[in-house]
Amino acid sequence: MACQRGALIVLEGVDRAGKTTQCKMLVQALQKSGRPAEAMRFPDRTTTIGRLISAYLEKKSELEDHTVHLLFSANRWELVPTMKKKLEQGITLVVDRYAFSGAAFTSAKPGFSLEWCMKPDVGLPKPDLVMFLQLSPAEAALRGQFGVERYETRVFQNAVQQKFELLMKDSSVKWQVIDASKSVEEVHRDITGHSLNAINIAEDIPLGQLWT
Ligand code: Z5A
Repeated sequence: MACQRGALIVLEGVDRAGKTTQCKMLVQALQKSGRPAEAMRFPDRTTTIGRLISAYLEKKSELEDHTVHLLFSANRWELVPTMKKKLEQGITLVVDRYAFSGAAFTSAKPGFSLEWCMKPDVGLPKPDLVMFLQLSPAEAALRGQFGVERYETRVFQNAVQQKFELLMKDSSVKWQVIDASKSVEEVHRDITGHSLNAINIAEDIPLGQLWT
């Protein structure tokens, strides 16, 4: 019998919402319960394209806005063969940021439509579940100062949040809003519940294509 595929689970959210913390905890919990799972994150700064993006985010280099948008997308596309292979092997992928961050961050810049920003990522593997970790700016502020990387300002993050809200209106994607203001353990419980459900459903359906 062919092995059942793994689920593609994405965590999105504003700065300091706890995405990285929760991705790690979810992968560990799934592995502990005997379900093969691996973490991924975008941008993946380890590839040649990822290193260009990393230098840009760290403000060590300048890139034209359309160019960096396409590099973020290319960074996802270059990982697609690996992602598909792992999913086919029955491994669930827990992904820290994906195409939704791509569209939300660039479209928050002046002169960019959300529609244009989504185009390069059309056809990527479609997540079985996207959890949006919701956190108010006031609550995020309690988790420390903004970092030093590009985009880490209150005004820009507010604009990004509005773009995420538009993206979440698209019912072709399975969104789940998670209250990220709860304790780490409570958020983990919520995320695990939704993920187990998505894993069970994904086993019996083919992997979809995003925004097609
Ligand atoms: N970007 C883009 O423009 N285009 C794209 O296509 C993609 C990304 C994919 C990448 O940043 C930047 O690239 C990002 C979007 C843009 N720019 N911004 N902003 P990154 O992925 O390298 O880093 P990040 O995603 O910005 O990390 P983050 O948002 O700052 O953090 P987080 O992962 O959401 O949170 P965390 O590291 O798990 O936790 C933050 C702190 O809060 C930490 O001290 C935790 O201990 C604490 N924490 C976590 N959970 C809790 C709870 N529940 N209660 C209290 N404290 C908590």
